[in-house]
Order: sequence, then C-alpha cells, then structure tokens
Amino acid sequence: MVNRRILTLDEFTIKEMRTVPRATGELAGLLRDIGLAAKRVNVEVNKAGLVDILGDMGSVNIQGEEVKKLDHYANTQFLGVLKHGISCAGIASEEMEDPVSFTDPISMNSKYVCMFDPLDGSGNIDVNVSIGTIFGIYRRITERGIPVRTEDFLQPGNRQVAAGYIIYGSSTVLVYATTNGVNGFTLDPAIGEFSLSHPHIKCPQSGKLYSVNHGNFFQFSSGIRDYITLCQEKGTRDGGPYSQRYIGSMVADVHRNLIKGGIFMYPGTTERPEGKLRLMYECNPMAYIVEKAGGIATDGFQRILEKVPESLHQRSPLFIGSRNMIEELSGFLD
Ligand code: P6P
Repeated sequence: MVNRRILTLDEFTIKEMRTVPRATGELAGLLRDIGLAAKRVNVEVNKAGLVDILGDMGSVNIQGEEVKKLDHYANTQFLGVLKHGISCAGIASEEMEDPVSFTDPISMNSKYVCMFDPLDGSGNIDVNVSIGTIFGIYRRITERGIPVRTEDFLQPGNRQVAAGYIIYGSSTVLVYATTNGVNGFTLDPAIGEFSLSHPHIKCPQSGKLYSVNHGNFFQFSSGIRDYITLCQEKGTRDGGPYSQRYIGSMVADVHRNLIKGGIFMYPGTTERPEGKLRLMYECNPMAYIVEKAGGIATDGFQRILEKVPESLHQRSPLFIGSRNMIEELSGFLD
C-alpha cells in the first residue's frame, strides 16, 4: 500500500501544480529536472573519496578559485538535464563567466531561466563536510522563441518564481520554495526518490544560534562586532546560552538556522567591503527561501531581494535568518 502522506518530489510538484489555475506544468517539470540532476550529483559526492574525481582539476574558475572536479561535474549535470528538458531556456552559473542560452526550438520557447551555484562549499569536498547546490528560477523577460540574454538573468531576487537548495550531507535533502511555501524532501535510497520530509517549513521567529567566521572579527564594522559581542553576552546574561555554529558551507549553515532558528552572517570586511557571497546565485535564492518561511534576509541596509543587480557575479554582504535576530542586528548598523 503506498503511503499517500509521504509524497515524492515528483508527486508533490504535480499536486502543487494542480492547485495553480492555468499552470502549464513547466515549473513543476523544471523542479523535477533539478531533482534528477541532484540525484546524479549526489552519487558522485557520496563516492568522492573513493574515486579520482576528488581534488583540483588544476584549472581555476572565473572567480579565480581552484575548480574541484566535482564543481565541474555538478555544473555539467545541471546544464545537461535542463538543456534536454522542456522547461528552461538557459542557465547562469558560478562556474561559467557568461550565461548559456539553449538554442533548440523547444528550449528557446521555454519561459524560465535558472541561476545556479552548482556546488557551494566545494572547499569542504576533501574533508567530507556537507556541501550543496543552490538554485533560483526566474521568468525570462525577453520574448519566448529567441535565445535568452544577460538581462533575463540580471533581475532582482523578488522576481524569482521559485528557489531551492540541495544539501549533500548525512542525508541528501532538497528544499524549495514557491509562493505556496517552503517544503523539504529527503532522498530515500530505497526508492531513489526525494520524499517529503519537511512539509511547510517555517523559520522560528527567534533563535539561539549565530553563524559567522570569527576569523574576520576585527575586519568587521564596529556595529557588527558589537552585535556579535551581544550574542556572546546573551550566553551569560539572557535566558540560556547562544551557540556559535559555523560549518563554512552556507547551504548547511542556513539550513540548520532555517529549521532551528538563528542568524547567518557574512558581512563585508575591510578586505572585502561587499563580502564574499554572490548575490545572484547564493544570496538571492537563500533570501527567497528564508523569507517565504517567515525569516528576513538583508545586506545590512536593504532586503537582499530588492537589490537591483549590476553584474552576474557581484558579491553582497548577507545577514539571513530569524526575524527577531535580524531586527535586533539592524539596531547595531548605522
Ligand atoms: P569563509 C563556501 O566557499 C562559501 O562560499 C559559503 O558556502 C560559506 O558560507 C563561505 O564561503 C565560507 O567562507 O570565508 O568563512 O571560509
């Protein structure tokens, strides 16, 4: 007997589509395509220590960072599945300097484009720490039937129609958000399908976890330093200890804080005033997800989702998580 309460990702996206008047099924199909590519990436991530797919490809990506072979493999998987699907007209990725437009007639007639960080936290691959994929989905603004252009990708985050991430960790979890809310799916090896495990995710309004790279402490503004000090004092002063949790893999840090409540911070520093994280395919998708779950995401001065992008790979400071914690932080920022 099939347990109808534990829907697979495919069943859930179709069920969600059926609630949307005039839905064509393209978005549901796109999410299923992403789930398929994620399963292929998951296989390689899980055996990365066993085969010679680990380690540096020797090349560097446009960020000037060493490209691990899994980064390249993951980018190829998402590119390949979406190119041969029927729901995506093109993708942009951390691994590619320019967006790729799919040029077959069916793809060119698709109404969606995707932004990807195909394997975030890849520096952790060699030490078996959770890593992840981040994606954001937009309606193209150029007319259907022609190749997409850069302006299809340079849209504010509040123009996303869906966003999500996959964590390749102790289990493999896919979380995605649409206007209908945020839901999480855990890969069930028994059937090889993502199965609904975290329905209707809500970000707790408050939390006791704060995530930041303390190594940058003296490069932060005084306001940020004062807020971090408050988090440490609260541990002794106000109702139970705060804990500092920082994995160095944003997908894992944000996912934990989304579920348990907390704040993740990657502020600007004296060396990097705009911070390290990329606006289009790290900050925007995570901001969309966390805000759909009731949290907040800002760059310290404005909502991430309202930032008008100027370039595909631009960076942004990021403060994201529980509403009360972000609002408390804002009091420290001039
Ligand atoms: P740092 C991983 O490289 C990443 O892009 C994010 O996943 C992570 O949160 C951040 O960088 C960690 O950066 O400077 O603290 O090592």
